[in-house]
Amino acid sequence: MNEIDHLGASLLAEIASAQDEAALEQIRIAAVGKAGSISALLKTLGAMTPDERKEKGPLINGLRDAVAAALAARKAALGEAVLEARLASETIDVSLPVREGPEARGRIHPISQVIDEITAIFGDMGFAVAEGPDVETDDLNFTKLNFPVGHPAREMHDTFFFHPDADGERKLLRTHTSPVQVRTMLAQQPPIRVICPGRTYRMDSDQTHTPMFHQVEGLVIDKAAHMGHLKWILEEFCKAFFEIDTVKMRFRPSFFPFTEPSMEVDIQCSRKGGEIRFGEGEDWLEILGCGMVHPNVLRNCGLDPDVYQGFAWGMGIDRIAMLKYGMPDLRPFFEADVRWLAHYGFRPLDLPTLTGGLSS
Ligand code: 2U9
Repeated sequence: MNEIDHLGASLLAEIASAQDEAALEQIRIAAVGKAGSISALLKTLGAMTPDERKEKGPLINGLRDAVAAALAARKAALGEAVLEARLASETIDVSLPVREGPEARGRIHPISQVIDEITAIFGDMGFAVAEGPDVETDDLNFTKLNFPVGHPAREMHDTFFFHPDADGERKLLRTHTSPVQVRTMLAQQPPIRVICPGRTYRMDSDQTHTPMFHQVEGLVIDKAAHMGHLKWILEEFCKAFFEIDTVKMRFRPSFFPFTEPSMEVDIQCSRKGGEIRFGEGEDWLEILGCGMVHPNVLRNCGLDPDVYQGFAWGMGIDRIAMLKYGMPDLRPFFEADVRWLAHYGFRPLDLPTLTGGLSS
């Protein structure tokens, strides 16, 4: 056997018995590295006569190519063997429950959950959700809503006013979400069916009031929207929200500048053993206010009250969240205490839907 064949046989044997990629790399360096055995042979070509080079050249180059091919094939085979071994040793039991990581401790705040529940219920009835800014103008928060200038109702709202700006305009923190409905009426033609959930602000703070709280208001404007529709919508909402089959509701006359007639609404409940239950019992609990939109408000928003009419309602989200989920105190809603949130919060994937269950 000549020198080239001998070197080839020994390199191929080494490659075949290499047990890992590191061993293969060693062989490669020893063969075709700077000081490798094949590299040394290639260097001898320069000093050969043309006839010698004609004979040895193809042999040495053939050796280099054969060794490169053997290295690649062995590398692929070793990789495959490693994968096979891993697949054989590792198994996954897909029936095991998911192991929860620290991210699973995150909770959805009850207010967010209740807003999602309300949105699911009214969304199912064909309502869109409208939003607006927390900082509002006096005009949109009061004047367009038929609060006469200087009228005590403006003070009744305990408004947070900003200092007047360069033009003398005094902005405020909205005292209700009603300016969002005003913006909606100014921006689009009836029929209108919107709900407006969001933050509202009044200078009031005690066990049942916080300076920032949440409201959801609804508005329907059409040519023939009437109180029968309003009653049906509110009854369907209460049944779905409190997850009860029947509910009795009581509409009492009231006053708001933006509706005429105006009503406060109570729902039937029982208060046995300090626990409040809806859809049963002989007691009543006030949960919202409503009415037919005042003709002045329609006019102020660019609608002809001889053509269009509609109704609106408003309720406190924090209050109905407390009632539904049995929370005794309003203040922890805004204290950001993770222990409270761990107890009363909702898991991120417990999305409220009418078909999947609102609070299950
Ligand atoms: C427009 C026209 C009419 C919204 C309404 C109420 C009655 C109401 C209170 C309930 C408890 C506020 O959360 S609360 O403090 N709201 O009683 N809100 S009717 O009426 C509107 C709104 C916008 C353009």
